[in-house]
Amino acid sequence: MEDTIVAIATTVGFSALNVIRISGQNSIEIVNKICSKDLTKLKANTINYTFIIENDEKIDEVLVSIFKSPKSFTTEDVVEINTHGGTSTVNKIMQLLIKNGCRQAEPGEFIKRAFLNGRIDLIEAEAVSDLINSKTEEARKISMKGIEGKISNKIRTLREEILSLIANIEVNIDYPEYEDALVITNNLLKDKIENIKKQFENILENSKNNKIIINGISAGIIGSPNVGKSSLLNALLEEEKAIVTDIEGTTRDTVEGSIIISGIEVKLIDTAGIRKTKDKVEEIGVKKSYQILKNSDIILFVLDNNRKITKEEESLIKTLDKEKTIIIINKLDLKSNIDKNKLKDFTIVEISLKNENNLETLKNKIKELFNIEKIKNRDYTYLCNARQIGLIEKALIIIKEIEEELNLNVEIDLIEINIRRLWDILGEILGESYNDELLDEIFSKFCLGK
Ligand SMILES: Nc1nc2c(ncn2[C@@H]2O[C@H](COP(=O)(O)OP(=O)(O)OP(=O)(O)O)[C@@H](O)[C@H]2O)c(=O)[nH]1
Ligand SMILES: [Mg+2]
Repeated sequence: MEDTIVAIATTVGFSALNVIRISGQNSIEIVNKICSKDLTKLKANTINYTFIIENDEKIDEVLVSIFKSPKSFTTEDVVEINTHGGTSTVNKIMQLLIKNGCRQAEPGEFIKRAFLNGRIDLIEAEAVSDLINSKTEEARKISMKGIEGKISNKIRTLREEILSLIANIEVNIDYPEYEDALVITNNLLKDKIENIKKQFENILENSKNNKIIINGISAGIIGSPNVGKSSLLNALLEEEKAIVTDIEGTTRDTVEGSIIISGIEVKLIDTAGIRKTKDKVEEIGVKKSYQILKNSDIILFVLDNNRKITKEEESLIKTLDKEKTIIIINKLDLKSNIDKNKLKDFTIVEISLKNENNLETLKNKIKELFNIEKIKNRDYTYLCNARQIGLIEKALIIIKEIEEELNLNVEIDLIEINIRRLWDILGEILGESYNDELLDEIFSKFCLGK
């Protein structure tokens, strides 16, 4: 990390100000070459009024903030220049900085340096990314807990507990004569592992909920042609987003839109009506419908109240997961021909999108299905992304192996190998062990200047 990097940290366009950020051992020296004031004599943590100059020409009137190593975001010398807005000024200053020795930063390179220099751990770094992307108040709260280090502390505490267990086992093995150390018997280890398992399970459950808060829920609107799927999307979005006609097969490609239910983003996906078709375009649409059916968190399966349930619908309904499906019987204004016996045990909402909207009932059912109220009123201090959750799931598999070993009375020094793996996994979550590919994957998702 010898080189000094530069990036624009704000969105360039029609705005009052822009911020250019520079980090690296030569940052003060480089900016000094293009400033009217001598920056090398200035104290750390100061904001300084000056001009950017090229030869004798004043390029912009700016404020320059100076942060000196190690007390900066990246732990290196950092300079931030507040320039006037607009594309031409900021581009000109960027050109001057690059000409004088800066390198254009890659996306996320500032925060990657903060991580590599030990200023933040991986949970904190990922929380910054989540904060930038957060769309709801709840998502913001979770990200802030991550940035403050509260989530890392929780993981560290559990990791220390596991480490002290490992240390205790080691003492038992290496110094069997040492009387002050607690002797870890099979039964004692069972209790300890049970306690550790509970903590992992608690982290997993709450972290999954956090993920929902951060990423939202996807809801696929599925059904035969003409049942009113697009009408439902439009009604929920309160916008004529999808085309509605009485022609079967109107929707070909998916149409998406989001609503917020009790602070959770629900991403609605309207799909092509499922039927056998010879039309090539429609057929591709129907294939996509099946994909959405497979991948959505919730299925809003729409039926036409006026029609009997077809054989095709019946066999499709049989494949649906009752835990994540809401059957919507639409067109309640028309005569009912539907046999509800075929829908036993499903959550059903009856609506008419033509006359009156029973949409509040539908929204309440979505809330119930996902326990959204419970998710909302809770402690936000948990993990939230797929990488972290995947590692916790892996830990629970290892715990299961440990339990089996304990039941088989395997020697404790052999079981210790798996206990060490638990300790390693928590380290991986914190970023204490990593590989370059993982870091590239995580940090490339950041915007430039972060
Ligand atoms: N009577 C009545 N008609 C409705 C109702 N909801 C939708 N419709 C009509 O049903 C027809 C089909 O509606 P769409 O929303 O396009 O149906 P779809 O399921 O998206 O159809 P495809 O895109 O072809 O799969 C339109 O003429 C709507 O006006 C309702 O509650 N009652
Ligand atoms: Mg449609």
